[in-house]
Amino acid sequence: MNSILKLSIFITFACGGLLCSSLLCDDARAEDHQINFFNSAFIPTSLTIEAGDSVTWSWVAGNHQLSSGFPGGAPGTPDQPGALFTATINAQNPTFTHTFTQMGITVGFFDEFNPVQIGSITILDDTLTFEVGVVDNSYLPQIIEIFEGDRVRWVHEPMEMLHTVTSGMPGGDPGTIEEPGALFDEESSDLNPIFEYTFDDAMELPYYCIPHVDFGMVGQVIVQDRFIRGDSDRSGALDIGDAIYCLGFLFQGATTPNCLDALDVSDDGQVDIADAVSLLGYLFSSTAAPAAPFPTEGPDRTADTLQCHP
Ligand SMILES: [Cu+2]
Repeated sequence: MNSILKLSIFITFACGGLLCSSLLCDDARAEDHQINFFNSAFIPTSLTIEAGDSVTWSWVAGNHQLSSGFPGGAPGTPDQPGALFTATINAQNPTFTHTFTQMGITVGFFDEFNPVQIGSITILDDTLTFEVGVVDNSYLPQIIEIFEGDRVRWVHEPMEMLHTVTSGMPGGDPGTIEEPGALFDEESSDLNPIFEYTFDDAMELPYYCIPHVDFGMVGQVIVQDRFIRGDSDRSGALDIGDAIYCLGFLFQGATTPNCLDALDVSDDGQVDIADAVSLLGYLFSSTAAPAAPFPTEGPDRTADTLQCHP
């Protein structure tokens, strides 16, 4: 019997047992936020939400024409009145709900019948800033793991002597990220106590302090790749090939994937048969979707030992 046939028999067996229960597949939960529409006030007037969340405006009094954007907002941008939504809100049409999908923007809204009544909704992006202390002739923590798009902020401890935050390593190959100062070379001192850098690409970057590298003052930033959970073979989409790839790794000794996180469909920190079964359940029986990041690429903020590299 060839191995694919064995796999498919195994898959049929495993799925027939309906091993994929909601226990195995947790799902990212979107929230619905409420704004009350009074005669001449919104309460609250501003909200901060996550992409995928929705907002419901609920009538309390008056007759209103809700519009996204700001009065006089620039055409062609989300600020343009009505660019994202308009809705009549009154006693006959008491609620309106909109789901926000675009990350990292602020969307205004106002009442066209009373344009001084303005509010705004900020949709967070999914990047984070991590802090590293420059303290006691060392970087703390010495190794930091982040995802593409995240920032690292080095903070100089007061009274600490002068240091540098210099990417690469002494004698690092020219033209590579290991070349001294290829990405950054900043003084860290009382006069220049904060340095921030955004990492847009996956990499493992060494860095060091020029005056103190010989005393071991070195650090490392590990920037992981963003991924879609369940996309084991990293083709950009979920299909049967992902389940076969996962089973091949588990049972046929295929080489360890670069992005084990993508195989961990349930986000429980380990890759096992339940992940392949969850994925098949989602693809063929419409059971729960993989945990975030899904269905678009993103970071995995769950603390576990799995990593994702290109
Ligand atoms: Cu130093």
